[in-house]
Amino acid sequence: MVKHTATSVVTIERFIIDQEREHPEATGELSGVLYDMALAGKMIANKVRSAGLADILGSTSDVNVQGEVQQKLDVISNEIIVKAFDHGGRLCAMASEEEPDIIHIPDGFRNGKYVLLFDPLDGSSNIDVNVPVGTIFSVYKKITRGARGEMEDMLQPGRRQVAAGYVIYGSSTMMVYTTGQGAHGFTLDPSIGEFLLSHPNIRIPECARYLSVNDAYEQDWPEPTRNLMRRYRGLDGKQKSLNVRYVGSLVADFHRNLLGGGIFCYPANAKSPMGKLRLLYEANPLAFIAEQAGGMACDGFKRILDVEPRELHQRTPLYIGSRAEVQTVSEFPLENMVAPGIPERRGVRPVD
Ligand code: FDP
Repeated sequence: MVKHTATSVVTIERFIIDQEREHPEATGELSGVLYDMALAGKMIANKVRSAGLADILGSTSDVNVQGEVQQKLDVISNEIIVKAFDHGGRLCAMASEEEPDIIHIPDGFRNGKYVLLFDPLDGSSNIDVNVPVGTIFSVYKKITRGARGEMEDMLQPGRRQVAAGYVIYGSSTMMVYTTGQGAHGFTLDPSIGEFLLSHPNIRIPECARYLSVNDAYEQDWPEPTRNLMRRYRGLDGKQKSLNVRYVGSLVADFHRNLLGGGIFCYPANAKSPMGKLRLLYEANPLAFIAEQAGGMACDGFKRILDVEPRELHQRTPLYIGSRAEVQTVSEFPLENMVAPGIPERRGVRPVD
């Protein structure tokens, strides 16, 4: 455990370089992707911080001093990330939760060997009320032969991610990422504009404290889901009740549970038979971090990282957090919980 003292300040750049040194074959391209993401995170943090000033400086439908229409923060964040990456030569394509199709690298710029998938501003409906929001990202190595990134490069199962992480814009701005060598957290020091290592080697507490779920859907949950939630609340007498905490901003709920111990659930329900969250932009990157921190993630049947994606914006039910709580999901017969007729989901239990 690195002690955070004046003599052991580690910037995110230094940390990335140190990790890269452990891989003599590394070309530095993945490190470059991580630096660029840290930079984009700082730029988005800057915009998020002044979000409350929109009414004073101009609302989204207003025209600003340059004669441009003010854009919503999720659109701005999307543009910041695309511009931070599209001519850097490290990526061959991107996909964003905000855009319907693959984002190709513009003509005239080099195509690199990685693809980036991201949710530029998750929880953005919370911006107006000053609740933490976040950026989530996921990186894969290209698997197709041509120079351009293709759909096949995007639709890889989460276990093939080479890096993933998020930036949370809360009371402080933090970036948490993994390249498969543990999950590490960095806090932005605004006075010097640097992310500093604050949470090396994060381990999710084995003893869970929190349950994060939106109870408003209870009437639309199938019986097994209701029973599972009764278990977490200690109502069937089989375990101690967890405390309920639901921000409604996935990154904030996940981050609290990662540090404090707990489970986040977004089950399927009658109105949303595949849940709400996106496999590629939300579930996979957070599942990679959860596993690297000693936790687990499943969709009610399968380990999230083993789900074979079929389309870019695919949704998935999600149970993620402390290991024992996610394992509890397998005690409930959840076969009725997702859309009928998806054979791959029948009878497969989450792995440990
Ligand atoms: P939002 O719609 O505000 O962007 O994925 C989107 C998300 O937020 C998550 O951040 C959050 O966990 C979830 O939706 C909240 O959904 P419910 O309002 O249905 O609980």
